[in-house]
Amino acid sequence: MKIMTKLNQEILQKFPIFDAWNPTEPTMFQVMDHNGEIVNSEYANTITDQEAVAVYEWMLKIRIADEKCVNMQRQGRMGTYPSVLGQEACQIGAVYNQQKSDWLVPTFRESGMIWYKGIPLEKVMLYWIGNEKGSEYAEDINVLPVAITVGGHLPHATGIGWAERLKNGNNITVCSFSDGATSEGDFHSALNFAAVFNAKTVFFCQNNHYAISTHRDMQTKSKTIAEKAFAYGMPGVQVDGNDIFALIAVMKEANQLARDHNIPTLVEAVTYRIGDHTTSDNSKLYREDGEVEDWKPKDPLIRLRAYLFKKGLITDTQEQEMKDKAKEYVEATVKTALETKDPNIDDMFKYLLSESYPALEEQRLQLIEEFTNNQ
Ligand SMILES: Cc1ncc(C[n+]2csc(CCOP(=O)(O)OP(=O)(O)O)c2C)c(N)n1
Ligand SMILES: [Mg+2]
Repeated sequence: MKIMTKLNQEILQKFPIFDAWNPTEPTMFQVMDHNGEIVNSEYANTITDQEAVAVYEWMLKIRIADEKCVNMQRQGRMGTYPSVLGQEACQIGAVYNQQKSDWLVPTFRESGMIWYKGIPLEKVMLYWIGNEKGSEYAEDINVLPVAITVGGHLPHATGIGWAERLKNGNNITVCSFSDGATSEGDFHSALNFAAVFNAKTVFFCQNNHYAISTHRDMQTKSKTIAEKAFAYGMPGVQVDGNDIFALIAVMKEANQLARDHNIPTLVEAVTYRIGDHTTSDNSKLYREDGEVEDWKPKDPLIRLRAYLFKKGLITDTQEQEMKDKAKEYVEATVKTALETKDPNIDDMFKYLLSESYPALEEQRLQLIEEFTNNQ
């Protein structure tokens, strides 16, 4: 792109997807269309047949676990839960090319992503059940805890990517967020700082078209979210977020730009939040059923399934086996999560500050008393 710096242009030539993407005439990068047909043959072999089957199995697992979590909330066995329905390709694509020691800085709609990255499903469930054990991750997994504050985690991702560059380290950071976060000041600070200080950070925006009830068109006048990258002097690309082949191809370039050249990027993955914002929301109040119906055929599972069946890579029986196995695993995990002991009610006071103060102590005693009386 002509608007990049000279240095970046030389490097960018080695990254054809980012190099070709033009913010003034934006086209969404796609490899597989909604019918599972390859529309960009150059990237048809982004992953092997065997890998494509494995990715499909993971997408099924994520969908089954997600549906279970929504049902658990309805049964009063889980707190508020944000569904990832329709965003399964993004959940995998964002971290598919990561190495184990790379960092992931996720937002709250990332149950599948953190699971795929290596956080046990049991932890994911415990978090949404309200058990703080759900945020206790193994030391060797570089995933930050779920960020509820919209956009608040972006500067952290810049910081980690910057630190890694200063250390001459090899790890990259992927920061995942959605369209709503791009309206926060933290988005600007994080991207500007990352570009100026050459942080090894990839900003992965799942444009799922909504921030609760606020449509993406109310979020920004920009034609695309990806084009914002160019204002910060970093490469950007808009990609079909329901096309796992396209996502993997884009993230491969983004990761390499960060890892080998200390160049951060902004990836806009266009997808759609099929479900409600969370289980506390009713999206029928602010969007037309027709809009949701229009997006359903673009589902990431439908198209990968069509591709696999057309190529004879999977049979109905094998698919059923995958589903049965996933359901069995999810049910066993629910059982373990529900059997996990609740934390002590005053732990949140004990571990928040090194020393308490009278007003806080008063609140601690009041909470204990209320719990004891309600037992
Ligand atoms: C700073 C801040 N403001 C408001 C909220 C309340 N809130 C929670 S989720 C959300 C919308 C987020 O939309 P988006 O970033 O597009 O993420 P998505 O829900 O689509 O995954 C809002 C406003 C919050 N958590 N943090
Ligand atoms: Mg959103």
